[in-house]
Amino acid sequence: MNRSLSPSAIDIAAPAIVQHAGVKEWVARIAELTKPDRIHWCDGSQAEYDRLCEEMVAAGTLRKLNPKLRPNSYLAWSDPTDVARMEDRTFICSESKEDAGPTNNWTDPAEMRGTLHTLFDGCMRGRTMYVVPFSMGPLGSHIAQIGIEITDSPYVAVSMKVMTRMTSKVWEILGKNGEFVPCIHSLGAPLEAGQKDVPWPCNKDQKYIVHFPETREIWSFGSGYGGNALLGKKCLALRIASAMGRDQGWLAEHMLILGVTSPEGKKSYVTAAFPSACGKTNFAMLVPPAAFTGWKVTTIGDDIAWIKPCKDGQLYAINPEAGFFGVAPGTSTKSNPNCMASLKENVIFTNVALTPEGDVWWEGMTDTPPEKLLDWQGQPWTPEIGKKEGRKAAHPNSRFTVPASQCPAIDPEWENPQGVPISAFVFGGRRSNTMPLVTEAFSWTDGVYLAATMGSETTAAATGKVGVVRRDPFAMLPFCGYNMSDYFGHWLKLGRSVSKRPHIFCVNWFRTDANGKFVWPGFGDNMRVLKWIVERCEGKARASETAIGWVPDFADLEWKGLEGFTQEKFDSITTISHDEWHAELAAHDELFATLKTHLPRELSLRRELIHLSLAA
Ligand code: O2Y
Ligand code: MN
Repeated sequence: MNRSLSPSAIDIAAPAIVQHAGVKEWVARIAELTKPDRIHWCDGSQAEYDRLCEEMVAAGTLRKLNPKLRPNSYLAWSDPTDVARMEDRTFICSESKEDAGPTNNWTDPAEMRGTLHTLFDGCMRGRTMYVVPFSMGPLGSHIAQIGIEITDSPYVAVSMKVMTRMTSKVWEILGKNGEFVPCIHSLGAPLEAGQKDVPWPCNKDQKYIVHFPETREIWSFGSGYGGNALLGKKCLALRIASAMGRDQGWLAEHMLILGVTSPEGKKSYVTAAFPSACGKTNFAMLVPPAAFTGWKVTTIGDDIAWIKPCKDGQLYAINPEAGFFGVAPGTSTKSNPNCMASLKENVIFTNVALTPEGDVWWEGMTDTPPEKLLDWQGQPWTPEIGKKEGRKAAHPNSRFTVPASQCPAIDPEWENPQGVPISAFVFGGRRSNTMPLVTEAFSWTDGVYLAATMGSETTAAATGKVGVVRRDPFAMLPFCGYNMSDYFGHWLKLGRSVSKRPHIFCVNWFRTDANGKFVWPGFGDNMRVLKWIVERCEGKARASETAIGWVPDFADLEWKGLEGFTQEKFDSITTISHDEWHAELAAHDELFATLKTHLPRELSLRRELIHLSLAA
């Protein structure tokens, strides 16, 4: 094959439905730079998805799972060096360093453009360039945004069909001059003439995930995995969208959205932000305990919420995504039956283990592992080998990619283009002490303080030390596309602009006893806290005042069906220890010292007030 193809030698003609001169010019420009062998304009159809998957099976990127056990499903094993989002290779290239703030990696945009130009020059040689039109949010919703991802990865193209609304209808919405977010992705693995491809091409040496917030552009190089490559998710829906939200008066948040229906038929919507490893997907799909007759929880989204003020003075939220890209390990019919039911068919699994019958397995899926497996790197694995070598069958960050519509608990309003009205914002972290089971902030400002200072203990799945509290304001540390202190200011300002503000709560499911064991049962029993939360929003539930906010007494929660959870146990996970809180406030001080430029004064004042209340 001729490797010196120039763009004039390949067919760059857009389908007739593409009427947008800016899109055509941009695609031609990127093709000229990246020099692919061919261009495919994706239409998002099932036939296209099936064909690309078949091609990837032939190329060794995907394995088709046993259709009798897991119909229309596939398994990918990535390169062992390309298994997760890479925060240290993620850049916010705003014009000024101060706009990126102290929590983001910043590089001068002109310098970064130079670097990217060199990296992308010829990076798609020997490959197909896919042009993926997608909508984040229901098509035509006033809260939705259009993106176009150019990628040389068919795995990314099919994953984008699951995770976004990828369809030719996007061209109609864009018309001749509609706005879109240009997203450029390359594996950074050009193929020379005669070079055999590998199952998971990527660039082992160079990885860049780059955002230009002012021009709303995303450039990603070198990785084919998850958040690094499916650019609609963390890059567009959080980093770029958070900057859009700052400029346009709305919020792009790292939050699940769920609906709660009471036995009387009253429906409330709640969003919740948790850092990774806090059971976010499980909470989004919670099944209430059997004793909660008539209560129902429904899922709108498991990861991201876009939230806009409306004329009626309320905040309305949509889930900008169309699928779930969830962590597999730990997911089971016990921990998350709705999720397991969602995974029956039409799933792309990545980095889980393969059973001899052609199905998948991961740690925690069943109590007893299968007798033999191929692990996520294709190596024979048995429980004995796993124990002896300390080797997991599935990678800790292994994933499923599945349409949200397959979730049995999907909310009937999940595609409502107007969004759903939010009653409560919940923030949570993994804390073995200090943070009580649940607290309601006294006010919007106090709630912003609780969210801004939230922290979570690191787990084995995260890199670095285990059990160290990492401050993760609003669970947005890796995802805020601008200065974190300005982001706090934006929340405070937005709160002032709405008349029916949601209540703000903080939860902690992870307090431990003297033996290091979790005291709170978690999972479905989190419904006990959720019920109190929605009833507080309705002015129905009682609470007591503490230095940090309102908390329930033992008698204020519903205990039906949870025999043996005594007042003593409750006290052990709700006490606010003055010693622990003085240490906590010192940690807030440290955080605020890092964020001091632009830090809203209200937050330092609130810190002082908590300090005084604790002393009183
Ligand atoms: O490692 C990745 O690329 C995925 S990270 C991710 C995926 C789904 C939902 N949330 C996250 C996250 O890191 O918050
Ligand atoms: Mn997430």
